[in-house]
Amino acid sequence: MKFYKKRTLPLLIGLTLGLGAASSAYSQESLQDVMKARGLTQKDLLAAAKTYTPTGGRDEYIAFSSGGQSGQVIVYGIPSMRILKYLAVFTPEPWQGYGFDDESKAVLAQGRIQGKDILYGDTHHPAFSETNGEYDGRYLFINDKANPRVAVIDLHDFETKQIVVNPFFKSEHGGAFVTGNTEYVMEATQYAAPFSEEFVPLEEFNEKYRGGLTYWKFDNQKGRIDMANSFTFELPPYSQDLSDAGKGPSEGWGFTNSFCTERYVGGIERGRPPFEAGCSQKDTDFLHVTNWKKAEELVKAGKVKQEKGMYLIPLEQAVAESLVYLIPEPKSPHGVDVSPDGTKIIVSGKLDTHTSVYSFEKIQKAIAEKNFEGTDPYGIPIINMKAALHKQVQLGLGPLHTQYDSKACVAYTSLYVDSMVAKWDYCEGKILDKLSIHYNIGHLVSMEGDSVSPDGKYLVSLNKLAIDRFNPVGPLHPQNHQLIDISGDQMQLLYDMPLPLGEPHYVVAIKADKLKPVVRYQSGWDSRSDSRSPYRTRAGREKIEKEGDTVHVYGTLIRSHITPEIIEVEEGDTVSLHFTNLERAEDETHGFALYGQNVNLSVEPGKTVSATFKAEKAGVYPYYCTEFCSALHLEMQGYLLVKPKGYQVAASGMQEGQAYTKADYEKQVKTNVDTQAVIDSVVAYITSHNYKDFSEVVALVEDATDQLGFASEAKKKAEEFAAKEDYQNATLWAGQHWQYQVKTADLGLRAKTFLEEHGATKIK
Ligand code: CUK
Ligand code: CUA
Repeated sequence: MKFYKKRTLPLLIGLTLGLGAASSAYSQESLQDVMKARGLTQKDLLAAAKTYTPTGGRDEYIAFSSGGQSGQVIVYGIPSMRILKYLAVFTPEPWQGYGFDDESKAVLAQGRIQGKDILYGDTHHPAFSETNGEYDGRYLFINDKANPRVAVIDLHDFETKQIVVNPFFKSEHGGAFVTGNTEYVMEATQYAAPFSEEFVPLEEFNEKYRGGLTYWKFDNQKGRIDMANSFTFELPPYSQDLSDAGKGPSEGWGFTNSFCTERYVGGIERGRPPFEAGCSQKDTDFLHVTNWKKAEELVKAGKVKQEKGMYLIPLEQAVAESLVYLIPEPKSPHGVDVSPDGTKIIVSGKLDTHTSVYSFEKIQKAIAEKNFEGTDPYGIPIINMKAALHKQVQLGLGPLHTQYDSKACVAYTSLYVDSMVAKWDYCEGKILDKLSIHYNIGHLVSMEGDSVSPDGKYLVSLNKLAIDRFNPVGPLHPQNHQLIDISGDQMQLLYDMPLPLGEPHYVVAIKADKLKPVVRYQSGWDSRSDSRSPYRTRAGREKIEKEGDTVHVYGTLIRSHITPEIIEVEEGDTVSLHFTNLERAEDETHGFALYGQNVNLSVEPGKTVSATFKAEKAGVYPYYCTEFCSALHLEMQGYLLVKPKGYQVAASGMQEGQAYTKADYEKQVKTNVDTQAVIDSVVAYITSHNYKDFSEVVALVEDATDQLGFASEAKKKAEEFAAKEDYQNATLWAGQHWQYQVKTADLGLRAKTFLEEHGATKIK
């Protein structure tokens, strides 16, 4: 540390201390002491060792959990179970500026239903994009059950890029599930309703209410859903439930189960028994088997009519072209999960203790031999159940969802009523192990469990109730995700994680090294459309321009000031703010919050965001940066002055709070000279090493070079004022010179530390 010569940089010295100082007390405590004090057993320690991730450590898998009613996605690491991020999807989220900047408002606006802003979602099933049935780490899809919508999240920056609204459905559930090369994203209805927006009485339920299954076409080049090339199967008014896409031999087919094939319409107030009674009378419901490959061919051949912006395959056409079949499945089923090799389809009946394993080969044979039990009231052939079944296994009470292991034929099924996980062999039809969880498990997820090659290793149980597992926080409890080690023959419960944000229904988990998100955007980037923003502003090109009624502010953000610092408009003007974050250094986000206008932005390095609003009332509106981005973050501030119409500026000029002398100026100059010596030594260190081999350091050096450029401009101004003996302005500009130097040194030191920690070598 010999280059810290003087006491000129208390700030920087503060930055570098703290690393080595504090850690002598804990080595004197033994592991036994801690176990005793905290009442831990050997088993606890073993579990802890399997989940504990030391400071700075990374997780092996990254889980993407639905955020339920929050309309968001929750990202956490496995096995540490540390929450990493909430992804804003269907709901405004202030931290990310989602729903507050113009760019993300446009994404949310895609999700309007019949012209209405819908500001929540009931997210259920996230799904990764796939290449040859493997998670490829490119995109994540998630559905909204309440308002039939699907969103596309780009995993290169973890941002929501697109929301599509199903033009036919009024409710959905069986999405999002993707086909093996992400050709399509499946979305099936839940509660039947008319495909039109019109009123249709419940008395016409059987004729005019409909279920459906949409195959949303995904454009893998653009990374967006292509509605015009998507198609929807019209289906009977059963309550279609979950879906899954075929794999391997069953590639090209989709599977969607259903309940309430009784087509019962409740109405307690009309003296009728409730839905729950009428919807669970029959012993079987229907698994829908759809041939999407064949449907796609019909679409391409121009044989399917377009309606409401996509293709619609009417029931009669689907039957006539043999695109859809039904297979009976035990009473009120819930999950449908295709095995990794694509040969089996597993369905569990909530109200039946059996889990049914269907064989795709047998289904095909039955179709070829027309081995049908008959047709449903809409003419769809019903495949003989016995002919399609491979096995039925009694796993326990309330079986729901199934996940797969890396070992062939091994699956895990959630038992809702028993509050257990059953590990079983679905080829042989025998139970291998059972584990109690707390309490009432819904979905469960194994690592890469929906892909063609699951990793096994861990299982997370998504429990519906937490009851007594955590410190009480009032009547609304958090949800509980329990981590289970499945690497051995017997399952071992490791850890409880409370999730305080809606009811997560399903989670998907991907190997962490498949995700390669960026740490900064290209300069001036509109992240929502993934293109250069027309409002990109470079350093020194900031300007305020009035175009018609709108005042456009082309601003920049860099440690530690907002340019412009004063924005003047007239009442009644529309103000359109555009801010570009000029930083390239990792994690240097600036925020922008403005009093009373509902403007709140998150501007990550490189990003350009806009906020447009009407300045209705004359007044003073302070703004500031909301991220603690540097030592002078609190000074990252400014004023929007909304002047009354026709206001004239007073001649008196700005008031100064403090007067400076020649001595003040010289003192500041001395400080700056000393600081420059520190910078020079850091620069010497960096440039004498192979820093160009480290992209992180190159970015820091670029930022530092920018700051140093600003520093010399400020220095020049200071000297000009000093020459005119205006020590007021000379001192202030010299002070600004020092601010830029400090930021340069800060960046330089971070670069130096990085090089030291990553074993950079000296170049001669
Ligand atoms: S669902 Cu909620 S536990 Cu929407 Cu997949 Cu089964
Ligand atoms: Cu930028 Cu605080």
